[in-house]
Amino acid sequence: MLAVRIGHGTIIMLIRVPRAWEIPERETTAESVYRSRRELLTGAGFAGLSALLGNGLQAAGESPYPAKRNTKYILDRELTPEAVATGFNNFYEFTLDKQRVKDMVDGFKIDPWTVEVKGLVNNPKKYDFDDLIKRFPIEERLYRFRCVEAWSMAVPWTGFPISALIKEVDPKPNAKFMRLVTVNRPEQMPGIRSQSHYPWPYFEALRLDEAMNELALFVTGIYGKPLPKQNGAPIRLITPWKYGLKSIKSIVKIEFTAKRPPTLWNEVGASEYGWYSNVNPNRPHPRWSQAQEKVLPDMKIRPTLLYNGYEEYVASLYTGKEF
Ligand SMILES: Nc1nc2c(c(=O)[nH]1)N[C@H]1C(S)=C(S)[C@@H](COP(=O)(O)O)O[C@H]1N2
Ligand SMILES: [Mo]
Repeated sequence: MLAVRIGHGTIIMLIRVPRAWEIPERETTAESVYRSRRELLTGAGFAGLSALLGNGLQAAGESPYPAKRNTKYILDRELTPEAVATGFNNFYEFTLDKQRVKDMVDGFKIDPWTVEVKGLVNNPKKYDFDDLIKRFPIEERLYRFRCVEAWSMAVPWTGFPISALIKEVDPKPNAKFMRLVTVNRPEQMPGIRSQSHYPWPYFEALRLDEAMNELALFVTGIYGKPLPKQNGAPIRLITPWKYGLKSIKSIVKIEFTAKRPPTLWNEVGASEYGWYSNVNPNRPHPRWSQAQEKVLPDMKIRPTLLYNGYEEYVASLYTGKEF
């Protein structure tokens, strides 16, 4: 057990860090066998074979996981242990207790799942999730992940660039923003009723040029497996240069708009949570500094990086005044 204190000051949490021997042997074995089989085939030097293989596996109903890692995106720190990233979650539709979310998601139904894309687009769509995951090739990327509460992780996400979906739905010239909405199921998500003061369902938004940035992903998996429900199954957003609150989970609706849509945290506390919520060590939260972060699992302190270290990718989107 490890006692930690995070940004809210009054909150003390206990994280149980599993030892290596607690990870069931059969899980790791099955995965490494699967991975080496793919590596064997993809490393055989047949150009295009891996792409064909990927589609073939999916068409045959086999798992597209683990997806090939895109090695362009490298980390400056260790990956967070899987048990920590899947056992310490912010998902207020279930509970505010980060360590209990995973125990409350059993009744949450993610199959079937439809993502509706509408608004200012030439090709509005209703994607069945099973079709969606076959349609857009998924890859693995290692990204830093920084919560506004001043803790951080480093996570292997699996997903596809948002730009791929945007190209398919073909926004009209007057589309300038993308609004995203989480599923609203009070009967399956007990926090919706117990936290009734929040304006559910959870809603977020990006500027269209932010959504088109190469870093912006729709994520369907982590640690080489489909996304667990507590992490936002079956599909969520990841924008690694922004605070985690932007990375809306369990998305069912995407709408393209001309006017800037509101976002949940900015709506409930504009002075604390900016619409942009870009990671910025120089802009303190009114109740705590953002200059440093506590890196899970051991809460070691590191300086916070501007745009979470993704400045070279995203700085050109901003003037530096956005909050
Ligand atoms: N629908 C929904 N999405 C959400 C949240 C939430 O409460 N509900 N919390 C956000 C916050 S504050 C963070 S830090 C991340 C946490 O993602 P993780 O649990 O996968 O680490 O999800 C974000 N997406
Ligand atoms: Mo967060």
